[in-house]
Amino acid sequence: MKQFVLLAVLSAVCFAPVCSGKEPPDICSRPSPASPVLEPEDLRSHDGVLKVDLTIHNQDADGSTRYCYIDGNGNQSPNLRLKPGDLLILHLKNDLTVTDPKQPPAHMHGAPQFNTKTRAKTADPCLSGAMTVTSTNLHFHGLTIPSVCHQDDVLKTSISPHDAPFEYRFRIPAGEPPGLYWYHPHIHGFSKVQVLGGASGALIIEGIERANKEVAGLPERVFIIRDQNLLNPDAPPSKSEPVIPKFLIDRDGDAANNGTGFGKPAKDLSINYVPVPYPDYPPAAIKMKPNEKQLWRVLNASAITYLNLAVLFNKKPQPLGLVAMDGVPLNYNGTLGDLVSNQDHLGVPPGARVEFIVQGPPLGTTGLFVTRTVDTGPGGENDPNRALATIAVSNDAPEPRSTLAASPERLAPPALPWLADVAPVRTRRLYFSEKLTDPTNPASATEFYITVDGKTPALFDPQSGVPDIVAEQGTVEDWIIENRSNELHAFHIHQLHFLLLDYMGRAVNEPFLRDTVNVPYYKDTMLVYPSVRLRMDFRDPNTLGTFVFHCHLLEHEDGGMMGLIRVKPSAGSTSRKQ
Ligand SMILES: [Cu+2]
Repeated sequence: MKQFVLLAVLSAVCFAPVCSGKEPPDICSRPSPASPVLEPEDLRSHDGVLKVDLTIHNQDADGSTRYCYIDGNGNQSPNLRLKPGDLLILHLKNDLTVTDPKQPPAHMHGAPQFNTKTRAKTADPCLSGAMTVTSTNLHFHGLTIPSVCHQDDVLKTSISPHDAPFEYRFRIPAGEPPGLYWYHPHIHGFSKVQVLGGASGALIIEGIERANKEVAGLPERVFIIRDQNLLNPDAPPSKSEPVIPKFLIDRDGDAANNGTGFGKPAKDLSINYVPVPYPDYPPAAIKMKPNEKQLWRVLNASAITYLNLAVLFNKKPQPLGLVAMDGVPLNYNGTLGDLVSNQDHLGVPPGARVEFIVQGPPLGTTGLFVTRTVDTGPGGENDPNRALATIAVSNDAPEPRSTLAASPERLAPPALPWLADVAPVRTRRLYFSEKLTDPTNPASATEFYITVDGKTPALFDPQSGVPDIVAEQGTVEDWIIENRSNELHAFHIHQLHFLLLDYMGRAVNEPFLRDTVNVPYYKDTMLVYPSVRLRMDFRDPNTLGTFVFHCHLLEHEDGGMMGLIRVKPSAGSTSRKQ
């Protein structure tokens, strides 16, 4: 018996390859470059309920650590498909291990989860708040659900590898706009490593064809673009690229923006886990029937990489028929009919989503799905031009797994008055900024801040519990978000969508809502800081309690660029107390 226990312990410990000398099991397996782009498995709700068991795993491979979610049938990072009003019951088991012995095992905030002598569990995952390299949790990005434990709390909820499967259980709000949302871990200080490793998946609120009949009956595909550490970090640029000035490596070890559109990228990209590695970017393979129209639902699940998507036929950009952003149909405010907004490129910051109609190339032409370069600013990462996938057409190409209903019932208009027509109770100004830990040493680490104007910049403190902003349930507010740094940031807030009113001081008054928005970078030739003006919506009964807003470049979020908001019940209301 003793020997059995010893063996069991050894096999668990030696999952890390450092001590076994053997190859670790290929749990988070990944396709080879240039493979076909397979769709994630669809898990659909039945009779109003979707029950899912997910386990988060990690493994060392290709010089970095992969992360993935595996469901009860062995599918990796499946699509969760629910209708408004459906119940999601998701059990998350944590199987994370310390794969890199150099990694600090416990850069720990919060209460210790174990008695170090007896190993007895001491913490309730709902109250733990422990943020370590092997702890995890889930955020359901974009959903207007409560920020409470077992739903969408990321401040205290922390699941450790010794915990029993942890239950997430919530109902999709009846009025949640239909579109593409997603799930990913949100442990402060460790979000980047898990998401960069591949821990993310799509969550689809069904019914986009009910909002816009132009997509009714179309085959649909989900493409998740992730970033990852370079597979070939030491390779010289491809010979087909123009000669560029020498790129720099920033303090985080990533290639800094060189302003040319070429050169070594900060990160490699993958499409549905098919890597498209530097330096030659061998494209993954998408198959379509000639001239076929499809709805492409694209999530930028990158930890730090901006996308600027285009589809080229013979090097010419094709119209992308945009119908939704951040899970919200473009015609959401009811004024635009069945709007399809044709664009020849689509900028997508980390965390954001775009849904657009693509028409396949004619027989004899091969299309190319690419991301163009993004100027992330002198302090930003290098996001060069690169291919993602070829679009090869043939008459016998397989149909995508899922097709939208052909004759859907029209979606009811939003229950609340359009956000642009509601007077804000106040205007607040917040700003992104950065500072060197040691201002005299340019090689020292960067501190990242988001600050309410007038307060002293401070790194996010998960222990503080003191909100930076207190708002009132039932109200709306205008927030001006400035960027006082020389690189891009992407503003995101949990538990609500917002309306983009102004971009760089220019009124845009978009007819739809977002949950993530790029904020342009500051140059010292500018007279004012670049900014966006957002109308924040605190009217939904679920938008209550304490939650976070932050930059969705996860290196920045982990580095402190996050703040706390408390939405308190409206005076005289009888809604639940937080
Ligand atoms: Cu940022």
